[in-house]
Amino acid sequence: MKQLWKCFALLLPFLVLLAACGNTGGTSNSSGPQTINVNLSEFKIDASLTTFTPGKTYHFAITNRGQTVHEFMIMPKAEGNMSGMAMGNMDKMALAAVDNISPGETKMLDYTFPASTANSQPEFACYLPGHYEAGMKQEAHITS
Ligand SMILES: [Cu+2]
Repeated sequence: MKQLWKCFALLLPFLVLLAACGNTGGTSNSSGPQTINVNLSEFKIDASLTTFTPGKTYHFAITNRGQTVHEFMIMPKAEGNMSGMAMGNMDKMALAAVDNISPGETKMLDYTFPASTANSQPEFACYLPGHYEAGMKQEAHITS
C-alpha cells in the first residue's frame, strides 16, 4: 500500500504536466476548480451540485438570499438535530465551515473532499438555532 502511494506521488507531476499540455491551444477548457453555487434562504440549502469526486477541488460560492444570517457547514454525514452541542464542537466535526454569512453576502470556500470520504454521504447544514430543524440541510454524495 505504501509502495503504491509512493508510485502515485512520483507519477503525479507527470500527470499534471500532461493535463497542462492537453490544455494548450484550447479556449473552452477553463482551468481551476469547478464553481458550485450554493443558495441559502429561510430555511433551505440549495447547491447547484450535490455529487462530488474525491480529490477534486470545488469552488463553493455561497450566497445568502434570505433575510437573516446563515452559515454553511459540510458535515461528514447527516448528524441530525445537534441542538445543545457547543458550536466549537460542531466546527471540529465539520469537514468545512463558513460562518456568519449576512443577507445578500456571498462567501467563497475552496474545498477538496479527501479520499477517505469516497462513497460517503456528507450533509450540508446550517446549525444556527432552529435552522437545521426548519430544513436547512442537503444531502451530498461522494463518488468512489
Ligand atoms: Cu441558517
